[in-house]
Amino acid sequence: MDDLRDKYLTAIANVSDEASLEDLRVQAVGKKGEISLKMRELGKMTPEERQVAGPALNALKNEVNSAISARKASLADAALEERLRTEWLDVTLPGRPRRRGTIHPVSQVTEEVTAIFADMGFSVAEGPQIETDWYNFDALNIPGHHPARAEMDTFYTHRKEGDNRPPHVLRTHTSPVQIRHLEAHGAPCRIIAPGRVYRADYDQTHTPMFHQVEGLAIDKDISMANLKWALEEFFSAFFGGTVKTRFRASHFPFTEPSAEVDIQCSWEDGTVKVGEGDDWLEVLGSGMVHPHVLKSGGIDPAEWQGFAFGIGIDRLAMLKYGIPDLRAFFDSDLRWLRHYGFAALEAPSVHAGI
Ligand code: 2NM
Repeated sequence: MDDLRDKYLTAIANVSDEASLEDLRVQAVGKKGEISLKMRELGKMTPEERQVAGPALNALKNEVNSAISARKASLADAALEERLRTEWLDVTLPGRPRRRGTIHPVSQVTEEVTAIFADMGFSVAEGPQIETDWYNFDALNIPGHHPARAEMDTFYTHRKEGDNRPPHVLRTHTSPVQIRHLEAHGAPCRIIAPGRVYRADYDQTHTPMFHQVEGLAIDKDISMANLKWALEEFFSAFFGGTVKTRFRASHFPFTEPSAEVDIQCSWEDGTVKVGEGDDWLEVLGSGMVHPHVLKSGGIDPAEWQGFAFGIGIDRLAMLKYGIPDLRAFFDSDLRWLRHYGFAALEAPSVHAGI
């Protein structure tokens, strides 16, 4: 009995992991363990022998069991200590820097333009980029023979063989959005329609997809004077300072009269500065909405009139932020995007005073 006690208490003390301790437990007090087998032998003993060996074996079993529990607890403590020693981390270390994306100049300028016109009471209207030829052309008083409808300027979709309906087009301006808005909401109306437009053109200054914002104000007594005020207000807020404008008579199918608008600028070392100098830069087309166009939108031209204008967002971005090459706008070059992009959460930079 003493040999058994010594054997197991020593082995338990020397065991170094929980799995070996469990093996020892099975070996000593498991169903077929050495001590358990000894207890089974009690049956073959005389009552006198049993009276001595029974309690002694029970005591031994209890002693071994408590030694195993105690060792198990101390092994668990040691394991925890070891984890605490090796798995620590320094929560005071600064985070690892992560590259963040930037806001594309087109998105930034769209936000700026929207903020300025919002201050003047204009809301944003949106519509499909794939249009019927009616919304893109006929509704805007652009006749079938007009050069703007020619195959070379407009991207047409394909109809199925034998389907002779006119094909849809990729919108060549955002004016269709304004016709749809008039149809849905009627007059009076103050909206801008920013978005992607498409023309089959690609060179230094043209990309087949570009961005435009068009404005529309319809009411009982809107005039060219209101147009001039709104545009000067816009350019001054967008570029800062006071930006003079020059209206030149022009022609568009959807406006009558029509005007092209130049803004004051100067040229220095091949770069333009807006809002100073004696030169002029053409940036915008505009006019009083043609009665035919009002009718297309379900508006009675005897009762309502208004102005409309269209301006290129990409070119506005190039002018304001000194970006030289239009084509780079759509190359998705990460170096370009990091250089010309804006930090997220940066407020649109527009100039106070309106
Ligand atoms: C321009 C120039 C002149 C224009 C017209 C309309 C509509 F839908 F109301 F008829 N929206 N925008 C317009 C007028 C656009 O872009 C150079």
